Amino acid sequence: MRTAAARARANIALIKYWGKADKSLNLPATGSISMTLSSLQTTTRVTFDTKFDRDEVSLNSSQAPEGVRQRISRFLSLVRSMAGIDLFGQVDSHNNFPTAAGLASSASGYAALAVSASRAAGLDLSRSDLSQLARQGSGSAPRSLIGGFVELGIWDGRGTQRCSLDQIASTKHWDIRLVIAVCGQHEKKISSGSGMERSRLTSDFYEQWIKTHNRDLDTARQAVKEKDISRLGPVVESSCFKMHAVALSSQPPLLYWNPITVAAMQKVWSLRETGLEGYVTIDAGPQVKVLCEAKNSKAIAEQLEAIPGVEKVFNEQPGSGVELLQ
Ligand code: 2P0
Repeated sequence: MRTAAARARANIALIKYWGKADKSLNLPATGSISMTLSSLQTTTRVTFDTKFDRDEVSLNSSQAPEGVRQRISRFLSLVRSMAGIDLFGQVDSHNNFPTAAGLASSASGYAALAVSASRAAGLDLSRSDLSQLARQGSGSAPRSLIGGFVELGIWDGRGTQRCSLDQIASTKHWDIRLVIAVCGQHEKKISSGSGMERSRLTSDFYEQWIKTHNRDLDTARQAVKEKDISRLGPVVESSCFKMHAVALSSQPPLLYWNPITVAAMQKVWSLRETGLEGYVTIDAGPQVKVLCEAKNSKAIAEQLEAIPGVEKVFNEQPGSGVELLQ
């Protein structure tokens, strides 16, 4: 029997990834910049053993749906072929936050799975190899391997099909917060992967999204380095709403918001007019994340908690990268 466990935190993209350059290798069409969170996390143990006659997956102590089991089994097959083993595995994974509802559970999930499965299979992978492996599970997962502020690049078109992964700034660099309002906990009907493929194939705005992306990355990277919230915030909102414009203009349209999402974003904008500076970002789900300085985060969190329908509010600071557990 071989076993290993790892813990990874979720990350939220400040500059979004939406669209694939290659579906089979899950290569992103755009770079992205994220902040790794401090407390929303996935802990995963993988065990390979001769006693299993197929891959088994448990999520939050319940047997995973068959579709999820098959996706994870394909991922374990990648690890098996890298390690040259043929044992089936058991995956036992726990999230301390809602799964598949726009809170980046697949990012922390596949980061923790890449580390635990590769270690359990006897591999000791470099960060670059782990990144390529995690990306094949989920496009946003490599970013959860690293703490603080992280940039995932696109394949440069040369050599092996790899994407760069860099820490722009460490966990301690900037005491900034993402205040997360949970506006609905239903699992999404269409996965991010299928949604972004639909956008690539059908949205008239997709080309413009790709074309303007590098400019947003440059602005955000610089603003993080200079700790300039008034420069970072507008580009974060712009990237978010461009992504949602692409999603909405897909055929059929993709709308990830609900009325509580809209109420929360309007609240953030009205607070900003009164001097409480916060900026909205939303992923492929109804949750509203507000980028703000630490000193404003409590007041913003209180205002969001008071919105009818907001179920919970998390106040997240920059967190650390993946950890291998004993
Ligand atoms: C991101 N999202 O950059 C973007 C913004 C959601 C909106 O990456 O198909 O689950 O597995 O690569 O990583 C969520 O999509 O998609 C995502 P796949 P993933 O965080």
